[in-house]
Amino acid sequence: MKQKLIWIFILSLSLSSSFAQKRGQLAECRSLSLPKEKADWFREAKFGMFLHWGLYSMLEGSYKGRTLPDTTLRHGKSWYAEWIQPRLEVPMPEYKALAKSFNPIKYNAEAWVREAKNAGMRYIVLTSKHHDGFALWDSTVSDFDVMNTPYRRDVIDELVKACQKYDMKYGFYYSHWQDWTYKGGALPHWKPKVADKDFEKYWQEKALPQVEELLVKYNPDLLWFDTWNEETHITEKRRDELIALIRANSDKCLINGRICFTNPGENIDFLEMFDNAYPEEIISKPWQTPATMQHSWGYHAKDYNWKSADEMLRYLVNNTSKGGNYLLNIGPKADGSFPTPALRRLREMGAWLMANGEAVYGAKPLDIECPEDVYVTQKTTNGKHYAYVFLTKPIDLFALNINAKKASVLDTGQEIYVYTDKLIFEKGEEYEAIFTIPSDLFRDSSIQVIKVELQ
Ligand code: FHN
Repeated sequence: MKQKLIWIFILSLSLSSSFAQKRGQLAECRSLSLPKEKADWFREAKFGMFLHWGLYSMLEGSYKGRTLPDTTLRHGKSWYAEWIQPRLEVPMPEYKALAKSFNPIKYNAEAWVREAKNAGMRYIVLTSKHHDGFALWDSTVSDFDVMNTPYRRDVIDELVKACQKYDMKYGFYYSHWQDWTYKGGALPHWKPKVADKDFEKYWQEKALPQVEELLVKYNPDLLWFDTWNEETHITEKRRDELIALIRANSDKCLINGRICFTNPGENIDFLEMFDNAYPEEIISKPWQTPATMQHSWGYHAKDYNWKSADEMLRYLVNNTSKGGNYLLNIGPKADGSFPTPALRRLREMGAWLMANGEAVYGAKPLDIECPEDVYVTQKTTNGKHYAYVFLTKPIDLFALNINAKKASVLDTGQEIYVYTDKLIFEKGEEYEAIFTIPSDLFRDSSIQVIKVELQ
């Protein structure tokens, strides 16, 4: 018996080292970067759904009479409900035991995907494992997963199938740096820093094998890694090791810049802004803003800080006009349903995009100066060149440096009066188009799009 156990041990050692070897060899064969055109779909998609869902959703932002943010606790000052365990000092065994009652009977992957589709979203990113280390899929690497809950269904597998059915791109958030339940995984910044050798063990035993598992089992279109300026363990070597692993297993999976926030390097496929951060300049590399509807990412029943659909559409429009995407988060409830305020906003945004999506999807930035709260994109369709002007506040008259032939309201087709002037300067000539906007245009929607045919 003892001898048999020794053999099993030797076999598993040699298997894991042969996996590691295979990883190394495969990685050597492929370049660390993907051809740029692999990100074309992402550039054109503009709008995606982010989903933070896990055991923390069950606590809804409150624990034993305390609710986040709780300033009486040393580290309780945050709305982030997915951080409830360390911030409200939930004892870890108690937190982990939530898995014993995780049973999202209302989870319906197809309903989620349909909701995203109706909202005008073109890709979905779900937290496969957040900082608490709990995996939403059937993981052979760790028992702390959805198969060890009363639900016993592979949530990720169901979502992937639904996305494939509805032709929706999909990806996974994977917390590669912080892991609060596996020895060696990084901890919140106020806790003792883990020793690098312990981190390396976690990295080899859990992080890399789980990422490989996600790639092999579900073939994602993108992976979303999470670091911010406090991280220290993701060295260049580890960053590149993770990139190599992804490239070895997929020739399409895009990688976000937060794989290493302070040093993403040249081989990532798109930049990831900081949470709710909206650049004011055009950025040429593909990029996106991860954004919340409330303050929290995970479901928080008492976070009433909902942004209006109009405000969120303005962020979408801002990002589109700067060449970036908007990844908007929903925190589903523990039973798998979407909170009603989130549904209302998704549907309202979807209706706006139904009328105005032409100015968003596949549109490129137009590098001209705009008045405040006015944004522009451009596109060529059937050989004609158009500019799309987004007005996000009532305005009567404004000028843009474009040579406009004619203009109309995108949604209704109503003609808009535009007069183009040619200005001659020493350095050359410039065009200035002056638009007169009817005041009743903003009665229905505070964001209107003017489609302008250019000369
Ligand atoms: O700590 C996480 C947070 O919970 C959430 O996942 C966001 C999403 O961008 N990322 C980290 C904070 O930036």
